[in-house]
Amino acid sequence: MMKCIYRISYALIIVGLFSACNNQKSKELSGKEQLIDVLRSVKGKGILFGHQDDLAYGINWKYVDGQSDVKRVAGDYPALFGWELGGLERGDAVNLDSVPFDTMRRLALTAYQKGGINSFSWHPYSVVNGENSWNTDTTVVKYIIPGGDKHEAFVHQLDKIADFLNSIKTENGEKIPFIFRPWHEMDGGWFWWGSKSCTPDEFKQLFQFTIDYLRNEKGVDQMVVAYSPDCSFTSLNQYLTWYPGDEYIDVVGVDNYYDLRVGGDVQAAINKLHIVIDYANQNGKISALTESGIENVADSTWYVQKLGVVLNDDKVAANISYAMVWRNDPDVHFFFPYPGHPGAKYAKELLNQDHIWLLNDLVALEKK
Ligand code: BMA
Repeated sequence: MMKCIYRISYALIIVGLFSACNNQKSKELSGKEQLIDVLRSVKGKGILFGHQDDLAYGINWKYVDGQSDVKRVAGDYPALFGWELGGLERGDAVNLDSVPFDTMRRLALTAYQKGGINSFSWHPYSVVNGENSWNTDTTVVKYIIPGGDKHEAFVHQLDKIADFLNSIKTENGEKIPFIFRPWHEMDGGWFWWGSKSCTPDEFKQLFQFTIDYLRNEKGVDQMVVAYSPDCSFTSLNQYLTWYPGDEYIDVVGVDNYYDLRVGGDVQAAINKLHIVIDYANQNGKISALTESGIENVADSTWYVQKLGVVLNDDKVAANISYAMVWRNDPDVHFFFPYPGHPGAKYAKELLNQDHIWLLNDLVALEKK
């Protein structure tokens, strides 16, 4: 009997210790904090390479499990997987690029379970006129921020976004951490939340409300938030024109296609990243090239002579955590070459460089 009591109490102590350790671990680092930690720890070691919609479709294939144009060309999956939420806010089952949200949920979970990082962009339809993100005919932002006539309708849109993001869970019910990159390229005039359609103050209210609501009212606490203007700035002041505040932002980035276009100024792209990097380093943020590419890889040497030059700049290489290129939609446009495309060997050359990290490189770091 005594022996038995000893055994039971010993077992309880072990279980107790175990759960104390686990609790302590989860108290120490939440999923969000772990993701921030990973993004910080790659800095100076490798730049994570990302690709939008990588696991969903590519050139000559759609929804083939395990397929990836990056893998076909460079031998491994990207380390970062971009996804797009546009359409979710109005209850659509597929996004504006026809990707079913059920499939996206499954593939984002797959990416996470393989050790990759997911990032979500959002090109929403407006609740003011029902038009897509590129329609700037009507003022929207002013009406959807707190106090605006359409604010309630906008909150319903956010509810749908939250429900989906919170539904991406492991079998244990763990919500997977991700990067959320809303209201991007606001310094351009092409979106209804852009510089021609709202004031910086309205924009900041929109951004702040979006994050506060998702996080505090809807429990989206697994979210790392990215600020990613386009590349119209040449000074820190300009870069920060639309910045919602350090308490809202984890990743400071830039979307830059323009400076890396044919005939573009690569040094200008580097200079802008330096501004972003300096801000990140002085304020404890992560820096990234949040979007880039050349449509249809029209310059086959682009991955070496444009993106490669940027990512091999000493300061860029030593600081940014990731660089992501846009999607490969055979019907619209593609930004990563496919086997047989003249750009494939250049993309492979860049992605095979030691400091450009694909999924296996990231997994190796996470195991350390
Ligand atoms: C744009 C284009 C569009 C697409 C949108 C959202 O840059 O690729 O075709 O609908 O992104 O993914």
